[in-house]
Amino acid sequence: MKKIFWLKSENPEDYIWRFKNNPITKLEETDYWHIFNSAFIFKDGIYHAIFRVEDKGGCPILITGESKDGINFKYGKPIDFHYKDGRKFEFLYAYDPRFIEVEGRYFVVFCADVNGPCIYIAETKDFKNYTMLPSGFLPFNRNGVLFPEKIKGEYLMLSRPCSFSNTSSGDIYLSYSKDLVYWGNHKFLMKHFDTGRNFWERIKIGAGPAPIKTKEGWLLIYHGVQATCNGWTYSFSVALLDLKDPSKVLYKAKRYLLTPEEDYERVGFTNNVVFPTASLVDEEGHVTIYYGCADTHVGIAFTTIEKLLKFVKKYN
Ligand code: BMA
Repeated sequence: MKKIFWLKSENPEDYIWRFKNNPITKLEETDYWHIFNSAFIFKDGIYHAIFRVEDKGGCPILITGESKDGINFKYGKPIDFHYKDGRKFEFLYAYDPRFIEVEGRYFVVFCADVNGPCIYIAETKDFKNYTMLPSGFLPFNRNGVLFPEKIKGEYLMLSRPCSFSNTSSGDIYLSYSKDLVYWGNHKFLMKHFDTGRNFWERIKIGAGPAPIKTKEGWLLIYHGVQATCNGWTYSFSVALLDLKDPSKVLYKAKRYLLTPEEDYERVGFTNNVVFPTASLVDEEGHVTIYYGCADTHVGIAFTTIEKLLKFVKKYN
């Protein structure tokens, strides 16, 4: 049975609870400035990661990582992305990767700035070498996440079209492709601040980890941004999309599920940020969420499919 690192809550009423030893990143063992919004996947007893790190010049790059327990990671080398024909993928900086297994193939979707930020896909067989797929999207676009299954023969990608710099508004779209190269049939999926009362997502929203398949639909964990006098606050929550037609939003929580409350989430390079980028799920419905903390570290929070479903319905 596929067992992931997951711990029970002390309070049975909790919808989500943090790992007591957060944050899990060990910046002091590296020569990096920050390690945060990163990709994680569990395969054959090994946790593979792609860490978003920033060197001490402040440039975001992606490095590999590996762990046996899902908490203590060895940091690897910067990833050298190449196309099939050997050409190097040239970019200014790369960030916010998400791992997705789609029917036995392993992809990372990430944001890179080539001529403005945009989403890119690379495939790996060994979690060390990454082959770029042709660019499927035009700048400017961020927070790209693939569905872990094809639906009616097509791949599905969530994304958040945006402007060049720090986008002051944004919504989640859904795009379709038969070959992971040509994307189209773009659909507007989820609007930020749609009720006029959910101020926690007043500015914008963006997809988090790959959607989680449940009997009742696809659980989509997503981040939302609120403006305050002290800058933006990033929280996250959950929506439920129709199983057969994910362009239909069945439920969307009106409140955040997790918001910055702990010191390591409130204080860092960018204060008040929790940014979910990975969720591992086991056969018992346990969910382990990896999230960026204040653009400085990675933290872990636990929940279950049952609790996420309960939450999204109760606060819809
Ligand atoms: C977003 C992205 C994230 C970052 C967040 C908060 O625009 O750049 O990587 O965590 O801002 O600074």
